[in-house]
Amino acid sequence: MTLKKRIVAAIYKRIRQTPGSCLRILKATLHVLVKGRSVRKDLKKISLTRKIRIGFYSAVSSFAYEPGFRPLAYNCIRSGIQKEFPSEFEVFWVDDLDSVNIGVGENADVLLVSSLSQYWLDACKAIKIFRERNPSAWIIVGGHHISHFPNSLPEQADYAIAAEGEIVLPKLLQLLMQSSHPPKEEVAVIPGIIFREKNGAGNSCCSLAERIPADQLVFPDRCVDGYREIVPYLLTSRGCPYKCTFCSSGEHWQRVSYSSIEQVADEIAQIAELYPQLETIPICDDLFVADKDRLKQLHRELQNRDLLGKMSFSANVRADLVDDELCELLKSLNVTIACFGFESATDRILKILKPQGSCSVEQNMTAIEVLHRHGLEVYLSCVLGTPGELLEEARATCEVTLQSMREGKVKFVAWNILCPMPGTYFWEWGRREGVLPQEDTFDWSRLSVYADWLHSRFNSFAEWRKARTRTNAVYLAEATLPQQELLDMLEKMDSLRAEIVV
Ligand code: B12
Ligand code: SF4
Repeated sequence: MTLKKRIVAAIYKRIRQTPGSCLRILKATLHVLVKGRSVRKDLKKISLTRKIRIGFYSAVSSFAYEPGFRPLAYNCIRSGIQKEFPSEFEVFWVDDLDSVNIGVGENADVLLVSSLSQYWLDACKAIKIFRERNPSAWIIVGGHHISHFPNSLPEQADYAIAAEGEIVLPKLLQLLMQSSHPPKEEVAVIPGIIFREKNGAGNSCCSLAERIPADQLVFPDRCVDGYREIVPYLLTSRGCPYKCTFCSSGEHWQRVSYSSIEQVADEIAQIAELYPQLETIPICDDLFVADKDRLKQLHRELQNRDLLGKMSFSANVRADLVDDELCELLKSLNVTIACFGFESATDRILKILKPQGSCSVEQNMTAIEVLHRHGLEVYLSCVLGTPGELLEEARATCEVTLQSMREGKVKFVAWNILCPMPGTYFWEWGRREGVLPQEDTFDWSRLSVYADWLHSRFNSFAEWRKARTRTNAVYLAEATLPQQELLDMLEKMDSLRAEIVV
């Protein structure tokens, strides 16, 4: 008896003695030994008897606290699949790693895994667990991290798709419906596909990811199997024309694309119907106000449909675009909350953070005044710990914004410690300066603690501070502004802010 035959015989013996999930693992191992490679489900065969089940898992770490947000990626991808295959697939949400653990994800024929960089280790863990439990399911990865690092496709996953998934994923599913061993040549021509070379020599990524035509963003399927997001949010566009040095939007989306005005109005109508109690819809576009004509069109459309004033909105603006005309437009749309990146109270740091456009402290202050005068609630976000920043500069940012809060012109300010995300100038800077190691040895949880403690799941500044130390959170300004000094200053500022925030 050859060695291979002996192993196969031994495994068969074990299978007869073993119940439950171990049985599946042993069976799969056997397949590998007999056929020389792992065997994935035959989706075509499955579709003859029932719907193909696709689980969607969005990786998250225990440090994250998302107050009711669920990624819109799920709704968009679900819609993309349904558009191409109205009846073949059933797409469901896999709640968290625990539900993967207890086997909810186990029922999936295909598991989709979405991950941002800060949760990449959590994503890899989930993929490993899922593969152990369900050796024959297909695992397809997507989202920011894998789009930026196509070479990091975990060995347990089958494919990944870079950038937007709605139109590319159905193309891959189409192929998997035709064959459970799709030929490499056919896989390789799918735009943005990431797959492993057979010899294990790394991954290949078809050069250009396919982008959705600029005016054809899909209508996200928000009403899913009775499940609804706790806080639904709206995106009327993707991408941003600017390139701030701490932001990865430009790199991820490559261009700005818009949903049609009719679609935006449809989405608002749908949210209003699904969430009758909801007062304010957060519009999470990177830059909602980039195109004033579009805002005017949206106003007309909402008016025609009698939707104006039914609910209010919050939206992101940019200080250099704020003027009376814009505020009037926002008010006419019933935008009641305007958020913008104040970033810093010194022009020197502002120039580093926002090299494009004409952002100055004066413009920031004027924007606060104008927005406030028009009765909009102002929310600010600041960046502290920019390389080269001095303690006095960081303190000035906190003091100036606190003062605006005291004067009642600003409702809230978030002081975020700069965290270099892949795809940003500062990620590259950190690599060049040797502050950040190579991505294959990088501990991604170092990016996972929220940049401002109030948004984190920690109950106090002190707990958040400890978590930063425990995770060795990335910090880039040590040379000019030691992190401990910044945190000491922030702790004091935080108690002053707490006195104003009720
Ligand atoms: C809404 C939002 C939030 C919400 C909710 C986040 C959530 N649960 O998704 C809140 C306010 C909680 C939040 C917080 C933070 N956020 Co945020 N957020 C966003 C925002 C504005 C929109 C996200 C979104 O829905 N996009 C629309 C969907 C459709 O796009 P998508 O998720 O990329 O999915 C598409 C593709 O990536 C792909 N895809 C995604 N998954 C999959 C899976 C498969 C299998 C496939 C095939 C394809 C695929 O297809 C999708 C459809 O085209 C983005 C900026 C942006 N415009 O994208 C930032 C963004 C995601 N956030 C970011 C950051 C840094 C944060 C914070 C860390 C900030 C902080 N202060 O600490 C926290 C941490 C959040 C967390 N816990 O994850 C960064 C992430 C950078 C990175 N490279 O990882 C972004 C990109 C902002 C930026 N420009 O830098 N955020
Ligand atoms: S920070 Fe805002 S304005 Fe700057 S690139 Fe990102 S989304 Fe655009």
